[in-house]
Formats: sequence, structure tokens, C-alpha cells
Amino acid sequence: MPEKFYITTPIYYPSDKLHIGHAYCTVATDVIARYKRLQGYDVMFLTGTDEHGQKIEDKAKAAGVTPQQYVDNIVEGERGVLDLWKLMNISYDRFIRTTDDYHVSAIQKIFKAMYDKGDIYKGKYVGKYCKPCESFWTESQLKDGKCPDCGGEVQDAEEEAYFFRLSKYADQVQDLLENTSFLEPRSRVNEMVNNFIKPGLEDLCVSRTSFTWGIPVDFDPGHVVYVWIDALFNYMTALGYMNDKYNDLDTFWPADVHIIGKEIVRFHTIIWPAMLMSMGLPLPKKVFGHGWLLLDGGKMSKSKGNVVDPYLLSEKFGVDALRFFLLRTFPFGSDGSFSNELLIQTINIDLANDLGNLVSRTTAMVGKYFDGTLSAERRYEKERDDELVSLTTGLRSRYEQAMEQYAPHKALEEIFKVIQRANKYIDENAPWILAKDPQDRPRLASVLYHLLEATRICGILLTPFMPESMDKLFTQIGAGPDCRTWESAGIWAALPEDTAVVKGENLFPRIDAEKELAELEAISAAAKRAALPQLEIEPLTEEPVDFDTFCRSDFRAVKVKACENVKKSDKLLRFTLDDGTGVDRQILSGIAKWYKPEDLVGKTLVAIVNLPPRKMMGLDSCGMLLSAVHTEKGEEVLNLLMLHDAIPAGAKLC
Ligand code: ME8
Repeated sequence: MPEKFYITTPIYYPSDKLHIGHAYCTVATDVIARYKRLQGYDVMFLTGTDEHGQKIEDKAKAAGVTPQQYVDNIVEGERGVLDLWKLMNISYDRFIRTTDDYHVSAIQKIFKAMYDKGDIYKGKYVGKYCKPCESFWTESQLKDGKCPDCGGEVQDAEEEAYFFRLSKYADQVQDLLENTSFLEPRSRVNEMVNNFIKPGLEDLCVSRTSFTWGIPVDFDPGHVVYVWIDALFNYMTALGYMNDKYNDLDTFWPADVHIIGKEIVRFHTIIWPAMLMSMGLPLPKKVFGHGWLLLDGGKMSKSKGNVVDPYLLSEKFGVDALRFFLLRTFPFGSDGSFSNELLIQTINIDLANDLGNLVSRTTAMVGKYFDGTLSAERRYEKERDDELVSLTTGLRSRYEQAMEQYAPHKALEEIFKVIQRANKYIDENAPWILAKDPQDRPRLASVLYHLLEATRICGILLTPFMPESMDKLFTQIGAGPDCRTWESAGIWAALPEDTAVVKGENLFPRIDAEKELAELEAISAAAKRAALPQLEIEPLTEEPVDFDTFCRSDFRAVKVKACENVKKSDKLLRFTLDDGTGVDRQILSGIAKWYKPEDLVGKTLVAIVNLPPRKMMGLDSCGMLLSAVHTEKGEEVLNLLMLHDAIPAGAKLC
């Protein structure tokens, strides 16, 4: 029986189309899953979508559809999540959606079980909530009053809610983090312990009543289950935990590894193990927190218009080249800065030059000098051959070591050392010179055979990264199924002596960097423009006003002495103003929607002071305050004109 291996990606929020950062996480997981399959493991690779929560409810409302319709479109619609994983050749075995019925009812049972145990209890939540992150924070956890994860604004939150006794598991979780290799890279352990556990783990609010798009707490209508309980247990419900849909729990739980991004390490290494401890379930063996792909120095975000579209890049450069680039360029545990230059440079140097040339030169020479089928005669030259042979035969174990440490970038580095050595070997042995002397034919056959072997072994180990291209490579170098296996990657001279090559297409064509960069630049500039708020301003008035009429309007600087809401009006603010005359002036202005009265006291504004007084809500308004008005996303936005405070009250504007 093959050994089992269970690996997961995070389940993605289908709140917007996915970008290259999401693809990075999934491709990495796919590479590890394929590597384990290559080694002979029976792999279960799970991915999916995390579809509940207020953010999705809000987005659906803005789009004028139901939340279910909204997520269905992003998951199953054209160029949605499923399409993207198909395009990127993601070999997942199972896809879970948290709106799937079996998951919903399982989560209700899990919530009830923790409640019955006393680990979930009812209380009152007072704290802060970050909508984009769907996270609750206590005052002390905020950074400068903002969400510690995304730096965004948080809202006050107070409501009746259920709590999970996270505090009860603090010591056990700290022990798990500090004394086992549960969390990797180890550098993330300190952050978890020092920032979250040592200051004191508070019980976690695990239900909401302020929105409805979630899994209902079935024994208390009005409450929906906190999205992270719903989301984290996907890793088990997808195997059949608390449901009859699947029956793989005994085979695959505990998970061998959860691959996740660094910002959700807290949920996976504190909350998740604590809940499993509460349920008396085995813990996953490892959580690996990878870094972020950054763009323009920050995390990609749709609202900034700086997301990179994996569809576009795959169409332009090929899926395998993109997969390769993501893992070759950025150390997996750290952040990396994405750029189109880097992408094109990596493809041109590593794939077109180094690997592509090795394959095309070698197969072309077997074609030219041996009519495509290598002769069996050989002449080895120890001092010329040993280095390449020993470097290549040791490759599999160096590669394995790197892959086992979740360091695919290191594994690729090892492969490219061999590819570069093989290219050098061509130059050292100059087959074109050997080809001139019939006596050197056995030597020529040996040199080309060595090159084919080095290419074959690199090809096997590159298969998890670039499955389709390596298939083509094997066909070109004449490597049959037996010569493509993990076992054969550890064996030198697996190819038949009279191996036959097949001339094929150029695996990695060179990219015209200048042309492609200009095109990508134009696309990205257009995306940034499109992300800018759509501003609308009123058309300019064409009818002229004569100069004398204009000059009769008296514009003055006025200082706000007092400001308050007008009773029974949700629009009007009542201003008491110093207009420089020594007598207070009262103006009413319909700007309560945009300003809090207390924020305006002391400000220097602009008023027209010679309008006839008007009565509003029984009060006199003597003049008008000037504002700039525009429309943004269909909503009117108003900004009061404010002057420098050094300008005295009563100063005339002309
Ligand atoms: O966090 N670089 O979903 P998500 C690298 N639903 N990785 C990135 C990235 C970037 N620029 N942007 C996003 C969630 N990711 C939850 C998970 S699991 C029980 C619930 C990664 O769609 C991110 O780090 O916001 C995370 O690991 C994954 O994409 C999903 O992010």
C-alpha cells in the first residue's frame, strides 16, 4: 500500500477574481502534490473556496445579485476560480465550497458539539471588527488604532455573541508552537507567541448577528457562525468529518501539511489547533506559511488596480513558464517583488537559454550526426565525464532534501546547476569537432548520451513544476515511461544505448522583452486608470454672467465659532460664524451627511454674505457656505471650501 499524503491550499475568498498572488500559493501546493505523487505517495490535494461573510454579502448587494449568485459567478463563471485552476494545470483531487450542503450541516454539528462541551458559550461582544479581513480585534491588538493585518479602518462592534474558549488552550498551543515543528518557517513562531499568545489569548467571538450570509447557528436563529470556524474545518469536512458525503477521514487525517500565506498563520496555528484540541481531534502535522508576492512594494489589491492577471501572463508566455517563474524566483517562505522584467528575464535566461538550448542542441546533434538514433558504441573519458555524471546522479537526493523542507526554489537551483554544467560540457567536448573524425564516433556517442541522460534526470525532477513541457521534452529525448520515474531519476544510464530522439518544437521560445514589456506596461496603466474612482462633475454653465452682477456677490472668509446639528433634521448643520463685523452670523447648511459638527469648529470657510435671509426649520439662515460638489460611484460628495487659518474673518474674496 502506498503511503498517504494529504496537502491543502487555503480556500480562497471569491470576493473578486483571483490574481497571481493566489496562483502563487496554489501552484506551489500543486508542485508539492505532484512531487509526492512522483515519489509514489497516494496524494489527496484539497483546494476550494471560502464563500461566506459580510464582505461577500456587501459585494453581492453592490452588484445587485444574491450572495450565492455572486460567488457562483466567481467560482464557476467564465475565467472564474475553476477555470483558472484548469488553466494553471492544478492537479487537485477535491474542491470544496463552503456553501456545499454537506459542509454547512457538518459545521452546525461541530459548533453544537463545542457548545455542548462548554467550549463555546454565549456572551456579549465589545470590540473592533475589520470588515475586509473579517477579523475581530481587541483595542490592545490594534496598531495605531487600525487593523494589525491590513492597516485598514476598524469599526466598533457590540452584540450578543457566542465565544470559543481560546484562552483555555493557550498553554497547549504555545507548547505546540515552541516545541514541535508544527509551524514553518520557524521564524514565524516568535511572531505568533510574542504578539498573540504572550499578551494573553482572549476568548474568540465565533458568531455574528449583524449579517446573514453565513452558516446559521441552528439552535439560536439570528446568529451565523464566524467565518473562520466555517473555513478552517473545511480541511476535515472535505474528507467526510461529520458528514456522509466522503469517507476519507481515516485514510488522510491528520493532514501532512497546510500551505498558507503568512497573514493567515495566526488562524491556522492558534485558533485551528485550539479548536481541534477542543474536539479531541488529531492536529495537522505541519503548517507552512509562505510569503507574499508584492507589487509596487505592497500587497496586490484590486482596489489599487495593481493586481497581476494570471490569465494574461499564461496566454502570453505559457502556463509552465509562469509556474516555473513563480517558484524559481522567490524563496518560498519570504516575500518577493513581482515584476514583468523579472518574469521575462527568468524565462529567457533559465528556460530559453539554459534548458531550451540544452535540449535543442543535444537533439539536433543526435539528429545530425546519428540520423536521430544513437549508436551503441562508447568511449568514456573519466576526467572529462565524471564531474557531470556525479553532479547529476546526486541531484535527486539534493532535490529531495530541498523539497522536503518546502524550499522548491532550492530544488530548482540544484537542477539548474546541472543544466548549466551540461551546457558547459558541450563546449568542453565540442561534439562538432569530434564529428569530423570517424575514429571519434564512440566518443561523440558517449558525449551525446551523457547529455541526454543529464537532460532526462533534470526533466523528471522538473515535471512537478512544468508537467506539460516535460512531457514534450521526454518525447524529444526518447525517454519512455520507465525513464521518467522517480526511481529512474536516481539511476544513471537508464536510457537505452540506442536511444532515438524526435525533433520537436522549441520548448521555450525566447521572448522579445522590449515589445512584451511595452504591451504589459500599457495594460497595467489601463487597469490602474480603471481602478480610479469614477468621478463625475457637473457640466460647466455656458450662459455668461455679466461682470457687474458677479461683483455684487460678497464672498467673505468666516470662522466657525460653534456648530451643531439642527434638531429633527438629518441634513442641516447650524453654524455660528465670525464674519469680521463683531456680530455673530448664523448660516444653516445641508451638509450633515458629510461633516460632524465638532470637526468644523475653528475652521475658516467661505460664505456669500449678501443673500437675503431664508427660514429653514424655523431658523434664519443669513448667507451660504461654499462647497465643491462631485459624484463618485453614483453618490454625491461634498467638500466645504476651507481657507488657511491665517486669513482673518471678514477678508473679502475677489
Ligand atoms: O485568506 N502573494 O482567502 P484569500 C502571496 N479564505 N499569496 C497571496 C497573495 C499574494 N499577493 N494574495 C493572496 C483567505 N495570497 C481565507 C483562507 S483557509 C481555511 C481560509 C494568498 O482568498 C493568501 O496569503 O484572501 C492566502 O494564503 C490565499 O492566497 C487565500 O487568500
